[in-house]
Amino acid sequence: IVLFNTIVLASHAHEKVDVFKPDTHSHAEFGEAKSVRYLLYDVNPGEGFNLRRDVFMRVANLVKFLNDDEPWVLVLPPWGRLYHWKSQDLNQIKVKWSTFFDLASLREHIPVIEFEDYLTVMGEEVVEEIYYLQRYKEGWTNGKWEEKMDIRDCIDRVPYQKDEDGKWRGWFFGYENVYAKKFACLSVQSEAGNMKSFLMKNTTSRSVMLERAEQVIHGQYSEFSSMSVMLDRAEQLIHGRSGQHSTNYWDARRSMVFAKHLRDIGDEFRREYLDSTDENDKTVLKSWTQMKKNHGEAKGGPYISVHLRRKDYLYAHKEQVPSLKYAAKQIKELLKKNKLKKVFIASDCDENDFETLKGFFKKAEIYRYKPTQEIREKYKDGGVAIIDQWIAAHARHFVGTYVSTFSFRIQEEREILGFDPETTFNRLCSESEEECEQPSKWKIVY
Ligand code: GFB
Repeated sequence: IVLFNTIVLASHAHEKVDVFKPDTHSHAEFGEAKSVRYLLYDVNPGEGFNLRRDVFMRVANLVKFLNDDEPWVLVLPPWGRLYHWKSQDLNQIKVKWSTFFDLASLREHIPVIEFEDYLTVMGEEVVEEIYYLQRYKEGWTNGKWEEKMDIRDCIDRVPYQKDEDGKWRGWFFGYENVYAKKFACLSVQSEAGNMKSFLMKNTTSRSVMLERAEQVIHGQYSEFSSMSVMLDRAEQLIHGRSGQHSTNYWDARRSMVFAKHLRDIGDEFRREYLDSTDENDKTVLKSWTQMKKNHGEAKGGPYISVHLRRKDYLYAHKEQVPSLKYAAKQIKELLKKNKLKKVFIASDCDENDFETLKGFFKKAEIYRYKPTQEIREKYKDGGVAIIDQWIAAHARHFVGTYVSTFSFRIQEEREILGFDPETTFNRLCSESEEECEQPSKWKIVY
């Protein structure tokens, strides 16, 4: 609750309008005494960490738009059961957002709380309503896309069932006693703006959860307004269309500052092995609301960083993922071109592959971040991946992997830090590619 009291409601990113101090017994006050409402969401279980970050940005902006009219708080879905988090020895469910992100920074954009704090505020382990977002069974009418949203029978088997007491049970991030009072499938073919009016007009519950949040806000066919273009990012990235994101997109993105304990570990590694400090590299961080760098202001540490995605990419994108030998060849060329000796590798590859890669280099120094057991236990696979991203983001030159959202998030971090886009929007090519199209330059807008 102490933590909760510090939340500032903002109807615009930089404009603080009110502070609310709810307790577990009464609804909070906002302006003309409107009760605070809570938006929860979850994402298709198969999605990885960095795509989930993209969904967060879309939902966060929906909450921002809602706050123009009503006080809504976004409940952060605990992390867990991620397909890529392979370490069996770690307990990787119910992981709080504060393990990975700086909540104070998120709150400079919209009001957020952790799920556990939400349960405390509700005084009961309950979600009032769940809407399971789905497509329309019949698809488009007459082959035409139109805005619509209707409660319908569920198309797929849903992971929620009603128990004998009429409570809806299912996966609530690993919190076994949580239940929902109401559940419905909602067919949606809509952009986020209409989700707002649905939430304001069609429901009065104190808390509403959007399951499969990526569905509605994905905006797969809704390129007709500037807002939907903003919300459409993942799809645009996957199809490699060029474009520009709105200020709203970047505000949400900039507010996703990594937790200080993870940044500190990355910074120590940079100092110790890569001769890289913020002062020398011109990457000193300020509060995101104060930070506005020009392209080329950041110099970066004296190393090349590489995001070398392996595992499922070796078959999911086998045409575009290079062999280790061919990756080494490209890295050597970059070292020569940039007159550098050191390389930082961020990768989901195993130790054998890393040693094989190292074997292709005679003179260069090849580094990888290896966490201690204590750090693994504290910050999990997700924290280690963030440390890798942080170190990779600070290099003089970065090269990533084809359509990996892990690489995209590093590129955005570099945009925030003020790097020249030429040093950022690059990817490794495979030996079988005749034309190796480089990533679109998604430049920052303030
Ligand atoms: O983040 P992510 O959605 O990126 O999923 P993609 C990849 C996950 O693999 C990361 C681990 O979240 C990490 O857990 N991983 C990948 C890494 N690269 C590294 C690295 O350099 N260092 C460390 N420590 N960990 C998409 C998935 O992955 O790929 C989709 O989101 C699907 O679900 C698709 O599997 C094929 O965009 O690369």
